[in-house]
Amino acid sequence: MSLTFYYAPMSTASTVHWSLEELGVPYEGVRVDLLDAADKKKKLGSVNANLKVPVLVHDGTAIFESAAIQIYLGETFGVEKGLFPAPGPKRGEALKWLVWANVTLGEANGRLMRHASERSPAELRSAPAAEQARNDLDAALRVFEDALGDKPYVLGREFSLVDCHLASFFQWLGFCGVDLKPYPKTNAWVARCNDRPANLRLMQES
Ligand SMILES: N[C@@H](CCC(=O)N[C@@H](CS)C(=O)NCC(=O)O)C(=O)O
Repeated sequence: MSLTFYYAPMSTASTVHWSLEELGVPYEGVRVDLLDAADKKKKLGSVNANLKVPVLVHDGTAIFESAAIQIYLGETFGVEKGLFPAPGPKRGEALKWLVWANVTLGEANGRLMRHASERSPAELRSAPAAEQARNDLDAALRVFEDALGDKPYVLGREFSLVDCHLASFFQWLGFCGVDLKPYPKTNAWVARCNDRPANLRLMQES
């Protein structure tokens, strides 16, 4: 069995990196310098034509898109390790939140950054578009806060790869300056997840 993981620190790959560490499966990491076009082409050219991380190559098959990789890891290794639900309604709930992180939460924050961040090119910045994105992000954060309720983890009592994925997205939101104080349950859940040894190990390495 061979697993090769293409990643860059502080990127979408961090979500998958966290899951790999939680699972404790052996893998080879290939670090990619996203600011170096030649390095991206050399390392990613044959495994992801989009030239983006993360990519996971399992026994010669390349998988890209972080949500797809998380689902794959969950199904392939996570069920037996108690980190992903077996097929059934709970599995459906896991898929729902994994996809939501990318296409709803992440999309709104990405749009907000594009239209409001000082790191975004001036010609892409727009106050009305930023306001719309901020409203969409707030709506998503409210949905998550209400869904979390009094559960310690997204799927209930047990920590799962879904928590790795979402908490990693929330780390990105924090890095972007999104204030989670209005969402105390989310805030406490992020802190609980961030305290996991696997995450602390990765934080030290990057
Ligand atoms: N939707 C993709 C996003 C992947 C992505 O945008 N990765 C960024 C890092 S956060 C990247 O590799 N960018 C390289 C580049 O644009 O040059 C996923 O969730 O995996």
